[in-house]
Amino acid sequence: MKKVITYGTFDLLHHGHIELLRRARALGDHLTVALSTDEFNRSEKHKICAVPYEQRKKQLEETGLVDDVIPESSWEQKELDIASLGINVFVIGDDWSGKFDFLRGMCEVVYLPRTPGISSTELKKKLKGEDTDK
Ligand code: C2G
Repeated sequence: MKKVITYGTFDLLHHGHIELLRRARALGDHLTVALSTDEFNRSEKHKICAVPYEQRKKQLEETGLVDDVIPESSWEQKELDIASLGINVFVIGDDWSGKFDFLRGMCEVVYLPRTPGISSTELKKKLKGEDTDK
């Protein structure tokens, strides 16, 4: 079984996320998402999630694309996750291009083109009624 993993916040789940998950899932037979916890988002990504972890986890599971969801609580957990879960492919959007090449010794590393024109940040601005072209 070819195991794939990806990491992210997946706040306000949108089609850009779904496209990433769909392509990631197609790279193997099993997809794990390491989902950033609310605390990790706050302290390390300086993002306040609109949707709490448990709901984000449930939404991912309901897509039918994700086989397992684990918490992402530190930047340093990737090697341990890949080793302990027997991961064959690490995949993430190309906004991270090159940032995780150090994992190439453990598994395949794939950067997928981001879906243009949508982001959680833009959605939050729209929800607040702010101009999104700033
Ligand atoms: N994404 C995408 N297209 C978009 C928006 C997001 O392909 N329009 C992808 C991102 O590249 C990422 C995934 O969807 O692979 C999740 O996006 P975020 O929740 O923004 O993830 P991020 O904050 O980049 O967290 O340790 C790695 C981090 O946890 C990644």
